[in-house]
Amino acid sequence: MVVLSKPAPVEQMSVIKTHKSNSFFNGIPVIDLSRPDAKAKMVKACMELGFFKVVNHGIPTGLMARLEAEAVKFFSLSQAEKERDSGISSPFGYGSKTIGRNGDVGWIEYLLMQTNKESVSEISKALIRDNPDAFRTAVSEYLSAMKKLACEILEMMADGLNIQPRNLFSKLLMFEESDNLFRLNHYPPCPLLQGREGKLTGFAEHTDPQIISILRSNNTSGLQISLRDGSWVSVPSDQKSFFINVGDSLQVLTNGRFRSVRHRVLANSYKSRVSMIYFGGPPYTEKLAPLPLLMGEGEECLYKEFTWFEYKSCAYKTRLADNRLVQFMK
Ligand code: GA4
Repeated sequence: MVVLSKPAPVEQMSVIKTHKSNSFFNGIPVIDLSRPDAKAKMVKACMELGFFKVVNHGIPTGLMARLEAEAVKFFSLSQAEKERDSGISSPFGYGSKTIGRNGDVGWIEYLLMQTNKESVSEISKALIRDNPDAFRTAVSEYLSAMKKLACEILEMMADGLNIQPRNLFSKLLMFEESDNLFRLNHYPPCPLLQGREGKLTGFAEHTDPQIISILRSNNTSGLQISLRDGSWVSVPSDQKSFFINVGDSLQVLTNGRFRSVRHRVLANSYKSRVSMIYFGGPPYTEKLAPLPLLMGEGEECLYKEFTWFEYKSCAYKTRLADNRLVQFMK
């Protein structure tokens, strides 16, 4: 079990909100990628929830387990070792409790990185003293698999929406300059809450700015999504499957047909949660706007055109819970 090496100061905990935990939701759409109805079910899930789980994805469980073991090894290091000056500039590298630049805090520690080979190599060398190569290869192989999976899913979405070419969305992740990110999160158990009803916020509610996010976690629950009526439901964990989030950019490209899902993570009082999330984003210079070929006759265009750079710059001025898309609405 991984625990934070230093006990957290009580004053820091008091600003991390506690929640009552909700019961598990059994309505998460499960998309079996090998089935002929997968595309239609996926589109329905993106429209209704902006969230679904994929099974029969073809990614070996060993790949996930190897990366999880590397992550656990890293998070088990002393706080001083994790926090030593790595020369990696914000927002990338190791972070603890603080998320973003505008005062968000959570019961979490994490590693955030860009997915290109150079960045993965740089972060491995800077932060992992004991066998950086094992960490680097585990991350790189996992990331190659995630990029492939993300593109396959985005192509199935295009097919399901009946639009061509089928790489219309997926090509945005494929450029050398695509802004794909990766995040390893560790939510330590919180001993002070054991035996009590509340749960600490691990990662406060937010939507992901990117096109698509692929999440895999160990068997500790904590992820919650918000339904259309604003209620929060807990997602049962499943370490062999992947959970897909529609991001803000895909909501824009589809002119609101797909819904960018609001989600959050509550920390567990007893068990560590380790998650790994791949975020598929376009190059900074890419212009994003509702796709004309998707729009029906007379359909109102809901969003202004903007570059991914403009969106990201705005995002980093906001708090996690803010609605970032309102600034780009027509
Ligand atoms: C949410 C999705 C990704 O984790 C992330 C986050 C980013 C960060 O942690 O640096 C942000 C957050 C995320 C959205 C609003 C801004 C930026 C923290 C924050 C307050 C890496 C991303 O791309 O956007």
